[in-house]
Amino acid sequence: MSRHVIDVSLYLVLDPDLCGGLDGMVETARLAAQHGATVVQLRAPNWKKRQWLTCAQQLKTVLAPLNVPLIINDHVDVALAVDADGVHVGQSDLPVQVVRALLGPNKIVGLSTNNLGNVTELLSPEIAASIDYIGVGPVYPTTTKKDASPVLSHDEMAAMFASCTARGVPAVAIGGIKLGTAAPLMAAGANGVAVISAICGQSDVPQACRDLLREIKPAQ
Ligand code: 3NM
Repeated sequence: MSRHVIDVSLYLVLDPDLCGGLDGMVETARLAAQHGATVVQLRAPNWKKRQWLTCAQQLKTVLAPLNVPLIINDHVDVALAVDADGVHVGQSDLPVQVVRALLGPNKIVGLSTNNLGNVTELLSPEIAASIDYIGVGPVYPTTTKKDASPVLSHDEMAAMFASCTARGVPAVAIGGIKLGTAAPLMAAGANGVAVISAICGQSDVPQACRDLLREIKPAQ
């Protein structure tokens, strides 16, 4: 399988609490997608499956015309039900080979990792062949994910980005990324940044996206 080309440069992860519930999530996604977010992930760890489905359907309706991929965190069944663009899994979710087999070759599969040993193992040929990008974090302290792993050192993070690049797997940095901290991550070798609180719950979502993009893609 050849890897899908996915632009991870500004990857928005939605949070129900920070967005003010389902309607707020859909509106945040719409504004962000209209103002430069390149991927949107639905993530709602405490939600019931029915809420996931309703929200995913609405997000798909909003994002598809804007050509911004919708990624579903963890729930392959929800992704299949709404024909989402892909699924993102962590280390304790379904293995990526299983996710790939369930989704088929035409969808995006993303994987989280939080240490260098992991990256080396994850980038074994079988696993690398099943994924389209890797999330690397947390790169800074975050209060949004309560069970986040210890923050990576700059050297460890840079080594992880380099391993991903060597395998041709795009790497997206996540965790505590704010205005002012995106540029150094791009300089360290990330292909993009994933954020929750730097966009969700911001009073001016379009401006937050524009400001982040100026750091991520300074030449544009
Ligand atoms: N995953 P914020 S950190 C969902 O390290 C998530 O894998 C992380 O939120 C990881 O941008 C994180 O508000 C939370 O810090 C990111």
